[in-house]
Amino acid sequence: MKGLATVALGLSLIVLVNYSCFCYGDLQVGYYKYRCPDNNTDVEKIVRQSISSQNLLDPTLIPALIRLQFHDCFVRGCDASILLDGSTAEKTAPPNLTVRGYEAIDNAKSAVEEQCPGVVSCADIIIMAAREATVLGGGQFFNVTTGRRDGLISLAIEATAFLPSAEIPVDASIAVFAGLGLSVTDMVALIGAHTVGVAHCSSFKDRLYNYNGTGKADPTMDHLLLTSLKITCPQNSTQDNIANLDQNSLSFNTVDNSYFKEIQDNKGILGIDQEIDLDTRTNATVASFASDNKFFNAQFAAAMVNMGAVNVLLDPLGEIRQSCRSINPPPLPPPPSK
Ligand code: HEM
Ligand SMILES: *[C@@H]1O[C@H](CO)[C@@H](O)[C@H](O)[C@H]1NC(C)=O
Ligand SMILES: *[C@@H]1O[C@H](CO)[C@@H](O)[C@H](O)[C@H]1NC(C)=O
Ligand SMILES: *[C@@H]1O[C@H](CO)[C@@H](O)[C@H](O)[C@H]1NC(C)=O
Ligand SMILES: *[C@@H]1O[C@H](CO)[C@@H](O)[C@H](O)[C@H]1NC(C)=O
Ligand SMILES: *[C@@H]1O[C@H](CO)[C@@H](O)[C@H](O)[C@H]1NC(C)=O
Ligand SMILES: CC(=O)N[C@H]1CO[C@H](CO)[C@@H](O)[C@@H]1O
Repeated sequence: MKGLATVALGLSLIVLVNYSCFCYGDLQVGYYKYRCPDNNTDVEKIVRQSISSQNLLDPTLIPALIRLQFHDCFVRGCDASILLDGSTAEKTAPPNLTVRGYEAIDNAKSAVEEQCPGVVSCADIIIMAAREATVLGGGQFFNVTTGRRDGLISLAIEATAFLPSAEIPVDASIAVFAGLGLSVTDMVALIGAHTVGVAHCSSFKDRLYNYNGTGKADPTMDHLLLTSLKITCPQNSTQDNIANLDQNSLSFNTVDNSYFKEIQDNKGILGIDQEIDLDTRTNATVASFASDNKFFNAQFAAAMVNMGAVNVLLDPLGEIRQSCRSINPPPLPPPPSK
């Protein structure tokens, strides 16, 4: 969107404006530098310390926070709409029921507010927290861009509509990512986030008992894995157990390329996991990540930055929320003049 626009102001004044960023400013690395009351406050460091100390108590924050960025950015852009509470808010939608990490973001926001009140958006805290989670998980450090502002709207129906389900075919998934400006390489790298975390039986049970309406298991699933998942997820059990998305038990909480090796061994858990290794549009990328951990980590970092730029709100749009769970109250009316 780089270019020149002619904008008419008032009656006859014509000005040329560079609208590479819709003239609202742009995301930048280190946006919060020098924006806090104390010039030396390092906002990213406050978030780092908050997340790393919380992660000591609950290391499953690593997958939770990485997924939070995905679910935020794919619905209304990276605007912290996922954090808003409310009976019809995004977080109540089926794809969000297992999203976690809200308290961790609240705590990071509180730590930031103590030293830099009213300046740092919840949308940026999600992005910074996902980067810390990646690094804590052994992934590559990367610079995040900041300067996002928080949205005012959060709708469950939008989360249901825009978040891909576990059974999405590869071509449809490519289209969803492309619609947000993300390449096939970005998509494969980002789905590589499934190198950490878990899925509930309800997300992949059809692959065990009724694949694509056949009444049988998915024939592409490794047989030993199928046997063990059937034990984890009995057909008629009402209990929704969990399985690691990365079946390598040594690295299920590590941001590395082992997920790609597992899916090459037919040990993908979700439909989409296995499909990206079977589809000719994505299998070469899977192979390149499976054979080179450094390459995967570099592409993952780049893709997280790209995803973090999806449909962001820039000053003066949106607001800086006081609490990440609710939009700011309207300003008080001016005091009555006597
Ligand atoms: C086509 C794209 C994707 C689909 C269909 C998909 C689907 C899912 C599903 C169904 C689960 C399991 C939820 C549950 O049963 O508890 C899951 C978990 C997860 N997803 Fe994805 N996902 C996709 C892309 C992504 C992306 C882009 C990221 C982040 C960059 C991501 C990160 C995660 C993580 C970390 C978990 C584990 C969460 C936890 O342990 O709490 N996913 N995903
Ligand atoms: C903050 O630091 C910048 C860069 O060093 C400097 O230009 C600016 O004057 C400083 N502001 C204050 C209020 O100290
Ligand atoms: C991050 O940005 C800083 C400052 O702009 C730069 O010195 C550093 O090399 C960058 N690191 C990476 C991993 O890109
Ligand atoms: C699923 O079944 C439909 C028809 O019932 C078929 O057209 C489609 O190719 C099947 N998909 C897969 C992945 O096997
Ligand atoms: C589960 O329920 C289905 C349908 O009611 C039945 O056909 C199947 O035998 C049951 N499976 C087990 C393991 O009980
Ligand atoms: C991708 O899949 C196609 C069709 O199965 C196969 O011919 C090709 O060798 C695969 N590519 C890689 C890199 O595995
Ligand atoms: C974490 C979270 O807010 N989960 C909510 C998801 O939606 C269900 C159903 O509305 C709520 O009960 C959960 O609290």
